[in-house]
Amino acid sequence: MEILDKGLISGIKEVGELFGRGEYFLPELLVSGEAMLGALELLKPLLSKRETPFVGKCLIGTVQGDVHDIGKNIVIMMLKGNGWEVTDLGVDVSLEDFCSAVDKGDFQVLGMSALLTMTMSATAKTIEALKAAGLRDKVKIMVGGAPTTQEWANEIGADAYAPDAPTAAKVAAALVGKS
Ligand code: B1M
Repeated sequence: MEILDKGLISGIKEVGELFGRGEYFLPELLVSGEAMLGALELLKPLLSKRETPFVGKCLIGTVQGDVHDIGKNIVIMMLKGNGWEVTDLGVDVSLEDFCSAVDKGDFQVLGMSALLTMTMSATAKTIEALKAAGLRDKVKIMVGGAPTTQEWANEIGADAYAPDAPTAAKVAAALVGKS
């Protein structure tokens, strides 16, 4: 966790700020993203090591139009390390794919990650699509990602919001009454 918090996450945040200020460009963003994913592969066995008994099944994905997956992957590691069986739908997941996976699976929690202000609306649209398909009450919905907030999560009708990966594991457990 120290490597993650003090090294990797603070490093990638700095990259984001440099990109925001026009000092870094897309290639630097890409290279930094790849370096981060490579480092996470090394940490995965440590962070995903199950330390608690089975808690539940979670379906997770990055919403439509969004390819950021570093944060989602860290959330997955923390969930796995805290007793969750996780199915990852990957990035740029369409409303239809989220709905179909919820329909076919037996997940207690659906997690959606959004990193762009532009793709936050895809989270809300997915919740609407689940409602329209009569699937909304089949799962508890947890949302997160850098631009998201608790107020926004309430507004779009999610069941929970988590600002970071360790909190996501706690919040998911609380959603199924196992906190
Ligand atoms: Co992008 N990008 N990016 N990017 N990128 C941001 C997000 C941005 C803030 C950079 C900036 O301008 N300063 C900006 C978004 C602005 C906005 O909308 N507000 C941005 C932009 C503009 C873009 C493009 C549009 C650039 C372009 O093409 N011109 C483009 C969009 C592509 C698309 O998605 N359609 C783009 C592309 C990319 C790369 C592909 C190059 C790469 C991603 C690689 C990858 O993910 N595999 C990339 C990167 C690396 C970033 C930054 C630098 C880092 C993101 C990251 O991994 N953060 C980012 C700047 C920043 O965030 N400061 C930026 C570290 C990660 C650990 O944090 O993802 O927030 P985060 O996850 C946290 C929490 O949010 C939470 O837990 C995690 C761990 O604690 N969390 C959850 C996340 N998901 C959760 C789900 C939960 C609960 C908690 O429940 C389900």
